Amino acid sequence: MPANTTTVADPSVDPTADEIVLPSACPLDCPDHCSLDVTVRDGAIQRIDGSHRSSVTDGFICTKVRNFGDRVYGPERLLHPAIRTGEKGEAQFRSVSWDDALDHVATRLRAIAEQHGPESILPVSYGGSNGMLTQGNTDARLFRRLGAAELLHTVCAAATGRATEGLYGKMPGVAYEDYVEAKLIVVWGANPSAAGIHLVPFIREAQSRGAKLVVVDPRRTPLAKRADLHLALRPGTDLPLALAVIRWLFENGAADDTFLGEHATGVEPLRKRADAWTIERAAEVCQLDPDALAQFARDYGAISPAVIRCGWGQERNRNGGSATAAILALPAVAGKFGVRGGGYTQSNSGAWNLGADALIGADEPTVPSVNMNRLGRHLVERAAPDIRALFVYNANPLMTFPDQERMRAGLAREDIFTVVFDQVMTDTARYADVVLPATTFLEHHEVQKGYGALSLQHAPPVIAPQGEARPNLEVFAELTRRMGLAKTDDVEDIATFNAHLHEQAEAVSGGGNNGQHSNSETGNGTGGSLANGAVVYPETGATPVMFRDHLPRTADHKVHLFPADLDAEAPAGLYAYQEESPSEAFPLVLISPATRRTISSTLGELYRGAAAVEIHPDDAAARGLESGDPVRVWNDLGEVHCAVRISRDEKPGVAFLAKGLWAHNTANGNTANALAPDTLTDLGGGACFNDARVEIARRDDDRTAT
Ligand SMILES: Nc1nc2c(c(=O)[nH]1)N[C@H]1C(S)=C(S)[C@@H](COP(=O)(O)OP(=O)(O)OC[C@H]3O[C@@H](n4cnc5c(=O)[nH]c(N)nc54)[C@H](O)[C@@H]3O)O[C@H]1N2
Ligand SMILES: Nc1nc2c(c(=O)[nH]1)N[C@H]1C(S)=C(S)[C@@H](COP(=O)(O)OP(=O)(O)OC[C@H]3O[C@@H](n4cnc5c(=O)[nH]c(N)nc54)[C@H](O)[C@@H]3O)O[C@H]1N2
Ligand code: SF4
Ligand SMILES: [Mo]
Repeated sequence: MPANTTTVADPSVDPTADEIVLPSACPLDCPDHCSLDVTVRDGAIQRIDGSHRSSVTDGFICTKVRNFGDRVYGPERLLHPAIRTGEKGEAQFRSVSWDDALDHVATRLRAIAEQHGPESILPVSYGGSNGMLTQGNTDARLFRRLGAAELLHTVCAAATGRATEGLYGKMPGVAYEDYVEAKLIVVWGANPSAAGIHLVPFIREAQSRGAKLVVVDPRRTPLAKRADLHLALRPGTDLPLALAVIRWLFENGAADDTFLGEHATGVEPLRKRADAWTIERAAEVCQLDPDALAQFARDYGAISPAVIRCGWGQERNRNGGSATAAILALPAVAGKFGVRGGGYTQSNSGAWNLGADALIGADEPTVPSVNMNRLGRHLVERAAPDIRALFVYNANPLMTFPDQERMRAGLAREDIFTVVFDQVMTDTARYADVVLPATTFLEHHEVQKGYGALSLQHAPPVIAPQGEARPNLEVFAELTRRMGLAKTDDVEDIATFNAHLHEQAEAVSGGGNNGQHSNSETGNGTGGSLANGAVVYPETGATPVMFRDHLPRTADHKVHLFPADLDAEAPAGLYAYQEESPSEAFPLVLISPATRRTISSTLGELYRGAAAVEIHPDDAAARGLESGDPVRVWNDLGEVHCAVRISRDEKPGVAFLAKGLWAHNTANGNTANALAPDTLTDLGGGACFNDARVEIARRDDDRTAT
């Protein structure tokens, strides 16, 4: 720490200090939920570092958030409300006052509600802010009270969420810290080296203590390179793989009948659906070596503690829900629970049971809904409800939702009034009639729960709002008033929402001081209430052991291996594999996973580089392509003009193009989402980004632009 630096919670404490270090927490859509130390001088950010308050953060953070100041002070930052003056898509605006902007929005929304019905207004929000003071409070109240249509939040975690909750309820999973206790770690459909970096040191530590590492991923990810076994399966074939292991466990006396008898329902129907999947048959469908698959089954049966880090890569295809359910059934079948470092980790976001519903009133009428994965088609086909206003916040739908061409055509409709409330001029904001400038987490209060790391933090602002930017909570409360929808006892201040969340936080953490040990094994776990940057664990005050400190949060506290509602929902039934018919025109599978550069599309304004689609040397040779060539990647939905990069990290037959690109990263302004179908996962109505099938060829017309 530099001289003259103090660590205080309030800048007014030591006004003589040149620099102050203020606690904060990262609210981006990342499982790690880091605790931060922000160095501020004269009201401006100097540095952003990881702090040690969270044992998962342990003093280091990703480059993205280290450089978050570049977003706060960057040229793309929105500083004033503005109204469109040019064509949609051109991003020509003139600044107006907040008063004028909000009056305009309120007047237009009222008129549209009168003429077309309130369900013609659609709020479009998703993962931009994972904080609880920037979503699900005054925004939700406004749109419910108005009777606006509802957007189903399905672009991510819809299939995994259905599967996880169906089997286990909202049960907290294995904490990152406890991975060091595992003797077998399976990283399945997750790439922590990019999308949750703080798990990596715990995996390394476990490996140095002799743990085996298995990675199930079509790509040779950094962890796959260090794994004892890499199962590079064909995307979308996780279900047969998991069922084959389940079958093997039952056939070879490696199923834990005692555990299953005591703690599980649905064992027989699961066993029946797995029965068709021999190791050999699964290996063929997954394009894997049967010996490698058999090795995995043997290891998983034999080694304990065993933990599965189940990510989201396996969910983004037609079989994603059943695949996730089968993966999560594994630790139950093999009896891996009840010991530290045993079980699974998926999303912990539900485990906190936190929300502001009690403060905003949940009694408003039920309204028609629109699946966000089909929003483009909905707008283009003018499906019911007939949408005439979009209010976009916490999301960048043009760059993150499937079927980009339709999404673009929908946003370009002149008869739809679009408000975009964001921190920067996103590709979506370029289509807005009105843009509203939002504060970043460094400029407003936030309360956040981790969905990987089991931590819960309150982060006060560390700098003043930039320009005229305002927090969501305030803007939606003000709009509610201007639309004549406010009630006298409406809660709309940060302090009350904050206090309400704090109370619930203390309830879930058991006060943090309920007599249980404070995770002494790893020397962390501060417990306690939701103070600035506090880390608490749901109910135990320490990292929880599955089936010791918690039972499943299902009605009977058992794991449901064959929930009837999931079986009814999946088109072919739960655990029934939906095959694909091979396409001659589009033989390559295109996947678009997370990279280190952005969080979804957030911070993409700072990455101006030209994107490249990555393919295996065999696929490049078959098309006469060399690294750096300009190519078109296309299918029936659209095309992307970019460069090609040749890499042995890709599986033959699989192409990779990064998630979260902006229009400026490609030669024609399209990204992987222009190739992603708007079909839905078997469970939860989720996105099928990785069901994109494409062809790639050199763009001979254009050898320079990439
Ligand atoms: N740096 C960074 N961090 C992020 C994000 C980001 O964009 N950037 N995004 C955040 C968000 S919103 C989320 S949801 C999480 C996602 O976190 P992860 O689940 O870790 O990331 P994904 O990008 O979904 O893909 C994970 C891995 O799945 C593989 N994969 C693709 N298809 C399949 C398949 O069919 N089966 C299997 N087994 N693997 C497959 C991919 O090759 C990839 O290595 O990360 C969060 N963290
Ligand atoms: N091709 C492809 N596409 C994908 C995926 C994939 O794997 N492949 N993954 C999907 C996944 S996992 C997810 S989660 C989605 C995420 O998709 P989105 O929810 O669209 O997430 P972001 O791209 O991060 O955009 C969030 C926006 O919210 C803004 N924002 C942040 N904080 C605030 C705030 O406090 N107030 C307001 N008003 N705005 C704020 C940010 O500036 C940013 O522009 O993308 C999906 N898209
Ligand atoms: S994006 Fe993830 S790794 Fe980076 S600071 Fe935020 S929580 Fe930590
Ligand atoms: Mo996500």
